[in-house]
Amino acid sequence: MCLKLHRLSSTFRTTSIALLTTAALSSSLLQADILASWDTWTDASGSNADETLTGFSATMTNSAGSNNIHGSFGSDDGTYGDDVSGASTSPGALLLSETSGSDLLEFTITNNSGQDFNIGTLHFDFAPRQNGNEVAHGYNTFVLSYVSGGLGPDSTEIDTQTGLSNVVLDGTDKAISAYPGYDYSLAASLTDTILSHGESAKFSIAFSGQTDETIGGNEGRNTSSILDNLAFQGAVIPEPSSLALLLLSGLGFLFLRRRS
Ligand SMILES: [Ca+2]
Ligand SMILES: [Ca+2]
Ligand SMILES: [Ca+2]
Repeated sequence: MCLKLHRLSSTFRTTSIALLTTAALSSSLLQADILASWDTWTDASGSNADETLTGFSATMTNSAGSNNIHGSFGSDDGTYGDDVSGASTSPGALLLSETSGSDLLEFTITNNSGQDFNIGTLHFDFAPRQNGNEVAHGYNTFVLSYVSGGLGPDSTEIDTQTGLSNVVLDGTDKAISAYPGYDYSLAASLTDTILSHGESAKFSIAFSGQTDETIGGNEGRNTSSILDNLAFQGAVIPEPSSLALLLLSGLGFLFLRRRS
């Protein structure tokens, strides 16, 4: 009876240790970092990300050419999309063109870290803008796509949103506000989410559905939309050698515990 109990508790201990080892392994695999982010828009042209993980670089281009960084507007909810904390709550955002009927933003992220990364998620805050009770509104449609590069397949549509609600900005009212968040798991759309060392990946957001002001001498004004708190998140893929070491140390620990 006593022996049986001892065996049972030993089995329990072994199972617990095995589970703990697996948990430690999983969390080391799933540890996600922000790889690149735009939240303060410190670069006046907005082309370079505000922050990148060591070894990463990221740039943005836009087709309309009349976007501007606005120092008084911005999302103040402190999150990239809805899910990732750590975004700046200070003013500063990208105002999307007031005069173009459409705009294409392209974001390119490059990995020169010496290690391979899983690009797990993409996050941003976005709102079409309406000025007071004027009828014009900013882009209420966007299509998010993976364009080309080290992930795949190329030209994959990730999401389309239409009929987005306007955020009314009358003067400075709601210039700083908790704009709606968008969060995407890339594995839901892409079969290759591994950005190997030396690879780049380009994503695009195509905006449309803007209407221009047609009354009161404000034609083409006050319809600029707001983009803020954009971030790519991902996790390093452990080297096969460090993975093996981790497994071996776990097994060695088990062996010692069984002998004791
Ligand atoms: Ca901001
Ligand atoms: Ca947010
Ligand atoms: Ca790849």
